[in-house]
Amino acid sequence: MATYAIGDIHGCMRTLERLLERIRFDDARDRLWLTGDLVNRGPASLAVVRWARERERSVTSVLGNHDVHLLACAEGLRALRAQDTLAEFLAAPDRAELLAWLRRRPLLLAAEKHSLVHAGLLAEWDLDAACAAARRLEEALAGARYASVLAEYFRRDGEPSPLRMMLRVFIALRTVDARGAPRAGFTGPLASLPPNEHPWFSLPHRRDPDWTVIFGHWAALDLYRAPGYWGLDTGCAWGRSLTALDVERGGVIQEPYADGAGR
Ligand SMILES: [Mn+2]
Repeated sequence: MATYAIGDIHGCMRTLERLLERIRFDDARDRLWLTGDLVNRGPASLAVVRWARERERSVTSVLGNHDVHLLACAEGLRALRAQDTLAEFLAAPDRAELLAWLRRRPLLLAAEKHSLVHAGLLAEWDLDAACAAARRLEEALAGARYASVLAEYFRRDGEPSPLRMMLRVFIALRTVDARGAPRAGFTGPLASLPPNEHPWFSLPHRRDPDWTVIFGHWAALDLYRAPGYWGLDTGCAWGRSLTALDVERGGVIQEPYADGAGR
């Protein structure tokens, strides 16, 4: 039995299939942890979500910002953007079941000395605090009032509510200020960080030093490895590659983008 973590798939089903062949993934025996953003940018979001949902016993995905964007589009709370590739998903006959499954994905998985999250964690959180924040948000997104939760997250006016700020940390965080407060907007590589902005993982964290955080979301970081951290978004959505981490052995396996020109 092996456990693999795979970075942001973004609808790149063919690349995913090739990567799974390469690691000889066997869903009767192995486990997969996905860093979220199953959908958008690539051509086959529908196939990726169907595939993950059919393998719930072996595949765990955390929720990413593109997954949440899809949920909001489906609720009529956001409009599709020109670069979105979600139309096929939204027209699918099984969209209701798939969306209901998607909004019940966890924001944080904590297992076997690893935390799996799409974007980031606050430095002030120990594991218990991070889990408590994640569970509160997961309950809100799984509950009957989830559409109003999404509406609140995407609201542009007013003071940001605690829910909005917490959800942003899990699904969209990249940088923080020197005191650890989240910043927004920067998506570039580490070499072009603005002054006074720091990667969320570079501050001293209250994280248990024996635990490793696995995350995605920051494609410009590419494969990122530092003590206690693995960043696995290697830009499949941008035609680069999809990365699997063999969690127990620490080996990295990469598959070049194979989903065609129409991304
Ligand atoms: Mn993302």
